[in-house]
Amino acid sequence: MKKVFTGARWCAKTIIVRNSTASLTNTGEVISLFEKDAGASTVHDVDLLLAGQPAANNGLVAKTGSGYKTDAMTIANQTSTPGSGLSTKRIALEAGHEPQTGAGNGITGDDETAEDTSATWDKTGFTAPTPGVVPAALVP
Ligand SMILES: [Ca+2]
Ligand SMILES: [Ca+2]
Repeated sequence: MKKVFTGARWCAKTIIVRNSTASLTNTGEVISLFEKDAGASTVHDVDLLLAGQPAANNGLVAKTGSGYKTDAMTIANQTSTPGSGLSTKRIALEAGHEPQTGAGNGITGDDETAEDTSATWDKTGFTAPTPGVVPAALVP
């Protein structure tokens, strides 16, 4: 477990693996950023993306059990997959493209499973990763 600074506080970071082996497929994967407070029985989504075109067994899994709200689960795969050495990037903020009514499992009640990522993430013209660079369109 590592400690990471989120900008607001230090948090523990734990790598969680589904199906016993950590790996990425060439066609796509679900990417889930979430938080869980120590002692809490539920997690809260920070953001989700179905990057590329993951097969169903690499897709989003609904949260079930006590304490979870019912998410819409309508987030779609991207229409294409970045090639080797390229990355997908957010191009617009979520406001207006995701339910933000307090009825979801997001940290502020957003339904992260219902973002229209066709409007908020690039879908063609993928470029090399630009770690640490925030596009001007994403600066509030
Ligand atoms: Ca989102
Ligand atoms: Ca959100």
